Amino acid sequence: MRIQVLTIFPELFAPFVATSLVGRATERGLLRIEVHDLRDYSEDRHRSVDDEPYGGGGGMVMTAPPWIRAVRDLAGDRQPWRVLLSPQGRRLDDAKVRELAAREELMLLCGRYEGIDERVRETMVDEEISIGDYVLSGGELPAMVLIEAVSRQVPGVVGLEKSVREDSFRRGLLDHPHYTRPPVVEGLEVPEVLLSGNHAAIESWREAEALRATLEKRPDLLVEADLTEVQRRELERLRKSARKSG
Ligand code: 4FV
Repeated sequence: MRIQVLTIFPELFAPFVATSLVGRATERGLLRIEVHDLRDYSEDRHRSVDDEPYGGGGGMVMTAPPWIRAVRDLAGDRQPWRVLLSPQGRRLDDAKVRELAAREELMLLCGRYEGIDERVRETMVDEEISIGDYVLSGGELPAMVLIEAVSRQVPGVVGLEKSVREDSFRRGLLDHPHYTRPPVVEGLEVPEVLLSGNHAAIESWREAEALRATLEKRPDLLVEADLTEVQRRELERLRKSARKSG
């Protein structure tokens, strides 16, 4: 997968692109990430990319010409899927991550200041994506969130066993609790079943705990979750015991 990033702070990406999963995937050629400085496409000698907003109101707006030159130049004769990270976008979730991961090439536009001239959105953007309903100072961190989430879906980037867990969200459930050594922490022990070596029992315990966690922390996810008959019955049992224990 090829990902191009446009930003006025390319240095923010250097450690991210060179480290951990994304770094390894890039070394292994599973990912190609290119970070470009938008100021290289500014035409004035101050390399400025912002200007005062028409209509006043304070703050600065990113001017359109550098973006238009940059997107056209970096796309060349290809058609990368051009994503603007912004609070106005559709919220990034597991389904959107999988959809983006199926694409050949992404181009991520990272805004700063109050935002980007609307005509960039109208002419140079295929999709707007938000990572959440809060305002950040730039689109760089949202772009990194998107790159990390999407790259985990690229075949070979995440080891098999882990990818099985990835499916938890695919099934619309939260993950089950995890335990490791030491066996006792602050007087708290490890659930007996996990020490039993009985893999069938461990699997159904994890299923039940994933359901319990989802029921307690994100019941909204259960509306969409595609549950098996066994899970439905388990969920009903959990709901009954939750009602009893009030
Ligand atoms: C954002 C978000 C976000 C808005 C103005 C950058 C900032 C500034 N992007 N999800 N939430 N962007 O807050 O994606 O230009």
